[in-house]
Amino acid sequence: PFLRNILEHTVFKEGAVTVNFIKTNPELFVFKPSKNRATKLITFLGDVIVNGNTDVKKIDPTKKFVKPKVPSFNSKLNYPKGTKDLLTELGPEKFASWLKNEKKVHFTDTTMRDAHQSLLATRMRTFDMLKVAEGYAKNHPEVFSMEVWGGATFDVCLRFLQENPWERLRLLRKAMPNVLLQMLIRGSNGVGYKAYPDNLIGEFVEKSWENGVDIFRVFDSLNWMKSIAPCIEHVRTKTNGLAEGSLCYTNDILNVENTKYNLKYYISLAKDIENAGAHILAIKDMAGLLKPYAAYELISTLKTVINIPIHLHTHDTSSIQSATYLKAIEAGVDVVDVALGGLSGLTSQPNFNAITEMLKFTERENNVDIDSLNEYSNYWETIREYYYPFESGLKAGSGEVFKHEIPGGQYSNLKPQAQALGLEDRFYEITKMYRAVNQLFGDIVKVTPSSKVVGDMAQYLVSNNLTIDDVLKKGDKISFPESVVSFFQGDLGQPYEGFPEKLQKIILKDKIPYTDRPNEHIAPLDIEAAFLEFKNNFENELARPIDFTDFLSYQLYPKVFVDAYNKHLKYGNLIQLPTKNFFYGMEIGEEIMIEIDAGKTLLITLDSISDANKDGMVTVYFKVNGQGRSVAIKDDA
Ligand code: 3PY
Ligand code: ZN
Repeated sequence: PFLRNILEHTVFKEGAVTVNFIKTNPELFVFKPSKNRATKLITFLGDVIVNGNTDVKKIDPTKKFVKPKVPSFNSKLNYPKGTKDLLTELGPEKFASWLKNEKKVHFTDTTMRDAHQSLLATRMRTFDMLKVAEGYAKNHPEVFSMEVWGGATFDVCLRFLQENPWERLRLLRKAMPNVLLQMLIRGSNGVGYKAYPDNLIGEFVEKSWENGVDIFRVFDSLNWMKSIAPCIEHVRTKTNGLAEGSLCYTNDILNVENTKYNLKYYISLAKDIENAGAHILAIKDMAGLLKPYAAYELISTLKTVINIPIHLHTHDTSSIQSATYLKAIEAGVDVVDVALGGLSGLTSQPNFNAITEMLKFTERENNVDIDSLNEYSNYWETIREYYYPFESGLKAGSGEVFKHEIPGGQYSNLKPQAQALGLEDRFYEITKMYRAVNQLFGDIVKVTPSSKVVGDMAQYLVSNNLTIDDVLKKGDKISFPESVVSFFQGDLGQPYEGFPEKLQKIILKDKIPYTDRPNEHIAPLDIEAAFLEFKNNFENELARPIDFTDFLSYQLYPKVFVDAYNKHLKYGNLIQLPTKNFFYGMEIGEEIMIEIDAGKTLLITLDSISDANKDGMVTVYFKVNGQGRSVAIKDDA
C-alpha cells in the first residue's frame, strides 16, 4: 500500500519527486483500507509486531504460554435439553415457579462475563470463549444460566478488543442453544455510565433478546425503583425472557448501628421489585459484603415475604464468600453465581468446582460432573495466562473490603487507574479515601456507575492532596470532577434518603439539581430518522454490512463506535485471530491458521522483519497460504 500511495501521488505522477518527497508528504502514510481480508489481517499483525498492541502496556519478555487443552465433547451429539428449552416450553411465569420448587441449588456460571470483568479488566476475547462454548453446553446442560453479556463487556469489546459485542452474543447463542444466556443491565443506564432515552433502552432490550439474551439482570446503581421498574417493564413487554430485578446489597444488616440499609430496607425493596413484575429477585452483592450469618437472615426472611425465586450474586474479595453461599443455601436460596475454578476467587465469584464439592451428598446437591468441570477450570487457568498484562496483582483475599466497600469489578480497575495517575504507592490511601468519600456522600449504594463517582472523587482528592475537611471548608474554590458534579445534579437518579444538602450546594455551586428521573430530561430518540442518518454515514462498501444493532452500539457509545468502525475498516474482523497473536504479534517462523469464513482458511507464517529504513518504515514479510506477502509499517518508537 505504501508503494501504491507513492505511485498514485500527483507529485510522483508529475515527475516532480525530490529527495524530501517522502518526508514532506505525510499523507503517503495514510493507507486506504483494502477490501482484502488477508491484507487487513497481516496489516494488523504487522502493526502489533512492529509497535505492539496499544492496549498492552507492559510485556514480560520471559513469558511462555502453555497450549490450552479444550475438553473433549461429541460434536455430532444433539444438544441435551437445558433451561433454555424449559423456558421456551413453560414461558417466564411458569418457569419461575418451576425454579422456586426445585430442591437442588442451581448455578449461574459467570466465567464469560463478571469473572473476567473482575479479574482481567474485562479483556476476555470471544475467540477463547467459542473454543469451549459448544462442548460446555453439551457436557453441562445442568447449568442454570451462563452470564455472557452486558456490564462492562459491551464497552470493552468495542473500545479495546476490536470486537462487535452483538457478534459475540450471536455466536455464543449459536454455540449454546440449550442453556439460558444472561446479561447484566444497569437500568436506565443500559450498558453505559449515564441515562439514555427510555425508548432507546427499550430497543436495546428487545434487540438483546432477539440476539440471544434470556435473563436480564436489571439493577440501578442507587437501588432507585424509578430506574429499575421501567427496565423490568421493557423486558416484560418486549421479550419472552426473564426479568431479574436486583437489590444491590451494601453495609451489614447484622450491625445494629446501621439504621439505613437494614433488613427493613431490603424487605421493602424486594417487595417493590416483585411488584414491578420481576420473575426472579437477584441479591447483587457487588462488593462481597454479605457475610454468612447476614446471608442466612436476609434470605430466610425474604423467602417469607416474596413469592419469586432468589438468585444470589457475590464477589469473593474477602475470601469468605463460600461460607456465605453455604448459609444462603441453607436458608433456601434458589440460584448462586459461581465462576469456573481458574477464573474464580478474589474479586471474582466463588469457585464453581469447590462449591459443587461442598454440596456433594447433601440434600441440595446438584448433579454436576465434577471431573468434567475440573477440565474446564484447567482450560481457563491456561487461557488466563494470555491476559497477564490485565491482572490486578491482588494476591490474597482482603478483609478491608468490609471497610472500603469497593465493588469487585472496580477494585481490579482502580489499581491501573492509580498507576496511570502516578499514585501507585498511594493505593491504600485511595481505598481509605474511597470509604471517607462514601461517608461524605451520605453512605450511598456503590456499583457502576455510582461507584465510579466515589472512585473519581477519592482519586481526585488524593492526587490533589485534599482532605474531606478541605471539601467542606474550602469546597467553593474547588472544581470537582465532572462525574461528581453530574451525580449531585441528579443525573444518576436519587440516592436513598437523598443527597446531603450542604455538600450538594458546595459541589454544584450555582447549578440547580433536580429530583425526577434523568430520562425525563432527555428527549426520546427519533429512532427511524436517526437510523437512516446512521446508515447514510456508515454504510461503506469496504466495511461489513451495518445493521440496527450497530446503530444501538453507536447510540450508546458514539465515539467508541466510530473508533472501532475505523479500525474495522483498516484491519477487518479479528475475532478469529488467536489471543496470543492479538496481544503479542508473532514470532519469526511461527505459523497460524485462521478461518476467515466458513471453510476459508488462511495459513499465515511470519518470515522476517526488516530494520526500519531512514523514514522509519519497517517491512514485515509473511507467507499467506504459501505466497510471499509483505506490509510496510511505520515504526512509532
Ligand atoms: C457492572 O455494572 O458492570 C457490574 O458488574 C456491576 O457490579
Ligand atoms: Zn458482580
